Amino acid sequence: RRWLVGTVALALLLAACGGNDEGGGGTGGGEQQYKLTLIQGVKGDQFYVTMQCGAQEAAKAAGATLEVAAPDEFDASLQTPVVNAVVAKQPDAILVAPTDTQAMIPPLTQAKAAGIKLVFVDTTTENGAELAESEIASDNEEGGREAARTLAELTGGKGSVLVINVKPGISTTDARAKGFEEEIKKTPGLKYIGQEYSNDKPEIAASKATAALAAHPDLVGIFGTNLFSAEGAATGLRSAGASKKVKIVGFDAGPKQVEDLEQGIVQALIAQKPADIGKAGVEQAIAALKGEPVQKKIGTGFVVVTKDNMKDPDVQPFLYKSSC
Ligand code: T6T
Repeated sequence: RRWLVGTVALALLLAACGGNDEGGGGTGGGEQQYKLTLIQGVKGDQFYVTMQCGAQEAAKAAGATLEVAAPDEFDASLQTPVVNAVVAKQPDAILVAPTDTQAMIPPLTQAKAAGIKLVFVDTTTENGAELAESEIASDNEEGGREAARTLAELTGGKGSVLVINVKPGISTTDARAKGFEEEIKKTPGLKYIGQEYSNDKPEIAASKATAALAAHPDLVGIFGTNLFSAEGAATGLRSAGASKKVKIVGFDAGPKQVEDLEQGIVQALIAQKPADIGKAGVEQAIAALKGEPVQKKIGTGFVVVTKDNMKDPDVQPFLYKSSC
């Protein structure tokens, strides 16, 4: 009898712990174990790593499995075969960050036609509302406006300002640049000199920053619209010895960006909440699979990180991770 009690307790414990390294857990009451795949925008970007951590935790809590796939570059021509390969494995749902608002429509339309539920995390397509059960993202336009207000303050509102963006056709970074441009024009002393594109490569962002310095002696500020654009802008200013003269506000909060902030090369980071995006993505996918109500659009917030607040316990959790 004591043996029986011990066995039941052990069985309950095992059921509660779940236990599968992919993020899947025990399904306890015989509930269906859903197979989910997260397709990131690009490999090796701590924004997506942090999103994956949030998604993995949520998948484990729901007793679902989560696989992760990503292209080597942030490019629709490389993400398309990744989507096709995932579709061939027939997961129940795909969480995906489409790398282009147009070019990713055909492969994602095929995924949906194959009966796979889609949830868009971070980026979206032009017809996102049709394709996806739910679209989850930061308020990117407002983030761009916040970057403009911060840069206006940091520069004292006088001189030329540049945007280093990724490439045209990305829903998130296009919205950030739009919000920034609208807001920066409200400061009459600031001259908006337009956008340069980094193609998501820090080395290109660095050379665009140094070229802008040479071409515009009155350059006082740069807005880097994502992690690699902001990282590269900081590298460029550092190598040109211009980091006192030119202020940088960057989107995202990767480890190198945080280091640049600490060293005073970058003055502010607009940190998104990628872990929350990943978690909500899993929750919405599972709701859709169960036939429960979904939220068509979910907005996640952002936090402005500066050298002054970066060590605060309520800010620290928003700095991005390199591993879970
Ligand atoms: O800024 C994020 C993401 O929100 C954007 O869509 C693409 O770039 C990042 O992944 C950062 O590199």
